[in-house]
Amino acid sequence: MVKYTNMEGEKEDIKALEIKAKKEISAAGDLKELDQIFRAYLGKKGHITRVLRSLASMGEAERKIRGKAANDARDALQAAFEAKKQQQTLQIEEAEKKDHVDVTAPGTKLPKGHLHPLTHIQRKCQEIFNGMGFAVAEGPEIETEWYNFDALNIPKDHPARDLWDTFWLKPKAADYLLRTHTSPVQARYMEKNNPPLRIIAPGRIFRYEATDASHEINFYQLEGLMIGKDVSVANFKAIIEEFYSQFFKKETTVRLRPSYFPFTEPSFEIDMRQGKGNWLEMMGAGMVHPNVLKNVGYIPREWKGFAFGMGLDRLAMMKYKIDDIRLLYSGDLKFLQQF
Ligand code: FA5
Repeated sequence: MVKYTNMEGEKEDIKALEIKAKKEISAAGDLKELDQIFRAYLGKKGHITRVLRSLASMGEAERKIRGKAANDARDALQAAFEAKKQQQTLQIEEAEKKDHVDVTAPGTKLPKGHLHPLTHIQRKCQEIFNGMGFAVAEGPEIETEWYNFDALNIPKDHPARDLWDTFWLKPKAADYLLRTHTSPVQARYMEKNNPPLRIIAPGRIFRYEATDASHEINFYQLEGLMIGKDVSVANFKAIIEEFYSQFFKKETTVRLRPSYFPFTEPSFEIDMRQGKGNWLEMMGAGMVHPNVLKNVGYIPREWKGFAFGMGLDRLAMMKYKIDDIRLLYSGDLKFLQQF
C-alpha cells in the first residue's frame, strides 16, 4: 500500500483518496458540483496537488514510489473528470433540445367543432327556399296568446287549442306561453309587411306532451307563407315538390290529403314519396284562412296565399336515417360527431 505524508503530517492512502474522488465524481449532480470536486482534489490546494508538492521534500526512493502513485491518481482522476463533464454537457444539450421552442413553427391546431345536424338541415332548407325567392323571418319563442292562437283564428275555448298542448308561463293571466308552432310568425310578419310576399320562418317550438321516438317536447319547425293576387294550391304543390327534390337530391312526388287547421281553408296534410316508396307524412298546410288575413289588416278578396309548417327534426331523421328524435337533443358526442 502506497502511503504519503501530507502538509499536516498525516498519513493518507493515495489509492483510497482516488477511490473516494471517483465516487464523488460519479455522484456529481451538475457541472458546478463537478467543478467543486475537481478543485478539492486537483485544484491549487487540492488533496492530490498537496501530495504532489510534498514529494519535493522526500528522499529519492520514497519520492519515486509515492510520486508514481500520486501521478497515476492524478491522471486517473483527470480522465474521470473529463468523462463526467462530457456526459453532463451532453445531458444539458439534450434537455435544451427538448425545451426548445421554435417560434417560427406553425402552431398546434385546436380541434374544430361542427354544426349540429339540425342546424345543417335548417341551413339547407333556407338555401333551397332562398333560391325560390323566399326571405327568412323570425319570431319570439315566448309568444302571446293572441299571436299563437287568436290571430290564427283559434279563439279561446275553441277545441282546436287542444291540438297544441301548451306550456303557459306564470302568471297565466299574463297570457304568455312558449310558442307551440311557428305559425304566429305569419301573423307578425303580415302585420308589418305589405303583400305580395314569400317568407319562411324556421325556429324552435315547444309542446307539453309525452316524448317517444318521434315526438319531443321541444323541436324545430319551418313555417312557409306565400301571399299574392292569384297564388294557388297548384303553386304550393309545385314549390314543395321542388323543395323535396332538391333536399333529397331525388325526384319526389307530393300528395295532399284533406285535413283541418283553423288558420287555413282548405287544409291539407302533405305526404311525399320517392319512386314507388311508401307515402310519408311530412307537414301541415293550406290556403290562408280569410279570418287570418282580416286579423292582420289584409283584404281577403284582394289577397290570398298558402302556408305550411314542416317539422325539421323529422326531415333530419329521414335524411340521416336517425330512428329516435331524442338523440338529437341528447348532447351525446358519440352520436353528434357522426355528422
Ligand atoms: C302545425 O304545427 C301547424 N302550425 C302547421 C301548419 C302551418 C299548418 C301552416 C297549416 C299552415 P302540426 O301540429 O301537425 O301542425 O305540426 C307540423 C309538423 O311538426 C308535423 O308534421 C311534424 O313533422 C312536426 N311535429 C309535430 N309534433 C311534433 C313533436 N312532438 N316532435 C317532433 N315533431 C313534431
